[in-house]
Amino acid sequence: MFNIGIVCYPTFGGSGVVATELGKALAEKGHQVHFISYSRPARLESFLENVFYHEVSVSNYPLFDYPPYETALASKLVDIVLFANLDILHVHYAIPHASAAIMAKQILAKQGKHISVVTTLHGTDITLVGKDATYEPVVSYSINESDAVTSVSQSLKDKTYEFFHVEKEIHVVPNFIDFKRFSKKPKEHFKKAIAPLGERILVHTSNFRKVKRVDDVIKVFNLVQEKMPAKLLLIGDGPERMNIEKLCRELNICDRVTFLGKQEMVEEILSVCDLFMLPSDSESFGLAALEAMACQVPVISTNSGGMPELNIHGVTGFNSAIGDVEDMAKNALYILKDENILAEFKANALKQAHEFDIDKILIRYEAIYASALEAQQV
Ligand code: GMT
Repeated sequence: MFNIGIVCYPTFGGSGVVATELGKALAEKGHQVHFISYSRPARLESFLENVFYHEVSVSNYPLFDYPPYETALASKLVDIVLFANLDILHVHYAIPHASAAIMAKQILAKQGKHISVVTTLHGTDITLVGKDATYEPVVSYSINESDAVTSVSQSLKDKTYEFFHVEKEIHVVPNFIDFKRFSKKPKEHFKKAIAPLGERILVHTSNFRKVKRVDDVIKVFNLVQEKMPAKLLLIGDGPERMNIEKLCRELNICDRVTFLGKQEMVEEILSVCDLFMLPSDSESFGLAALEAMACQVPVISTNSGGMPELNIHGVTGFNSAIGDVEDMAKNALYILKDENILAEFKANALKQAHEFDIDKILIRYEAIYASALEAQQV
């Protein structure tokens, strides 16, 4: 059994969710898991066996225009590694988690304590933030100094080698899904309330950042609802929300679009939906799409990043060029118009989701921890 420190962002989506679900599953198997973040991760319940939570607090001394989070985190890591006798630090998202972990590793080495650092690259740490030249030397160094590095898709691995000076081997370990939670739930009453006339229900989940192109979700939906009765559910919240509401007003479709905000029980909402839309500019994996597929919802997405590795074109949904809303609407209508075609796509989406079952992925992380520890001992 391992004694693992998991460093992550505490947010509702993406890397924070993967890190939290991974930690919970590892704890269920008997590993000791210590979460380290600046706030309790959104998906971390208050009490779980083998799970501990340590909060990083940063000084707000007036001299600091920019609070030194990375320094606070590295110091906290040193403290927790020693106190809880951790053997692995698994950091999710390179910036600034990987560099803080490498700093902690070097400090601990001076004190005779060896810790293995496993870094998981999630997407925007490489594609958006990482390729900003400002961060390149530190990100490249931290990746190269990690004992093991994983990325959530082949596409992200390729981009990392393209944008950074990385010699380290990167293992592709895709994101995963826990079918105990994400599966189609019997929520027919809910479906009737949203779509009383049997309208098709389309859905999108994200943090409403520009990269998600939520305006394309609205444009595709607008084209679909011109051809067939349909409703749109929007889950999540973020900086683009106001612009999206404005666009709905301009298109006069507000009565068919519901903004649900941030939601805990996403799986219950997905269970009543017919089509998931993720028209992102860049998407290293697309965990939100996998969650939808596990609830038997086919996907309309772009062919950017790792999306085609998850969403099989013409089988579990369709991938279009970024911004090609006409093509996305055409594909959406193809899936939604015929009951038999829809049923086939739903079944295919579920089958593909099973490839990412947490039980298959967890053992891959455990193997990576084992070899990272072995490498330390040589
Ligand atoms: O999508 C986001 O903006 C959040 C971001 C994150 O790091 O939290 O998500 C990234 O990591 C997820 C988990 O590995 C992936 O499923 C998302 O595709 C990825 N987002 C992007 O690449 C834009």
